[in-house]
Amino acid sequence: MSKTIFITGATSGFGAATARRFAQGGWQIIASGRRKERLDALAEELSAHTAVHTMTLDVQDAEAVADAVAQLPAAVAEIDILVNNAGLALGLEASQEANLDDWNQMIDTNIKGLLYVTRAVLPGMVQRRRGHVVNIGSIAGNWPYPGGNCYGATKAFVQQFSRNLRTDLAGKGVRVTNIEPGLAETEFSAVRFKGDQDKADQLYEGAHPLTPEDISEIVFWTTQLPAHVNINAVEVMPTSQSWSALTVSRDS
Ligand code: NDP
Ligand code: 8X3
Repeated sequence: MSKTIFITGATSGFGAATARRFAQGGWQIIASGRRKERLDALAEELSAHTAVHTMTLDVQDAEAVADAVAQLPAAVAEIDILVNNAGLALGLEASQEANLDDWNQMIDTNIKGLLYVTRAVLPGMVQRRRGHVVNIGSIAGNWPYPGGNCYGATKAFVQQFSRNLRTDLAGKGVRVTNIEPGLAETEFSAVRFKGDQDKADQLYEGAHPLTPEDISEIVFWTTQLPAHVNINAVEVMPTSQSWSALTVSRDS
């Protein structure tokens, strides 16, 4: 049996850590993302462990996604695990001030990109009657916070799509898991704050956030359980993070 994992957004953060974790386990890796030089560096780094097939791919481009999956070399064409990880948050402004381009990019990446990749990969999994789709959701899909508006809504979509996928795949031997992390230190906040690294660093400072390796270990665990076990969802926060009280405004 082949052991092939396709990871979107493997150039950084959770995706790169997941590639490293599975490479240690001898898996063949299909690593994709927009930054080719990062993919090349990852392939070089992991070459001692495994073969890495890199795909420079923007998941917002439906045609490019379909072509890339259709043109996979035979050695990696039978994908066992898809990790829909590519995604981003842009901005923390309130909805009434938010940038529409940011909202569109989050929707095009976190929702539509995830759909394009899933739609391209699923038929092969169903045909082979085995496979596992791991979606990277977020606690932001479960819990509201100021400025989370569109980002959180995209992750709520991912949660419900994951559940609906399970129903479509009933009896097909294909598993679906939604992983819902909280605060984790990656390039996520530098992207959200549009390159303001100081602001991103301040968010993580002293917070003891989750690490990319914490998440890649969860991806590994959920996918290595026996085939009859489906972990539907894993919500995970750093111990330092919890909920706030509901807010009451007295000036409205
Ligand atoms: P990073 O910014 O470190 O990684 C994001 C990855 O997504 C990069 O590899 C990036 O690659 C890729 N990506 C972004 N846009 C596209 C695109 N259009 N096409 C292809 N790839 C793209 O952040 P994380 O590792 O933290 O984020 C990974 C996932 O985890 C995201 O879905 C995020 O929403 C989610 N998440 C993150 C949390 C956190 O606190 N860090 C918590 C909960 C969920 P490239 O730029 O090369 O295209
Ligand atoms: C990332 C976690 O809380 O910053 O999805 O939205 S959070």
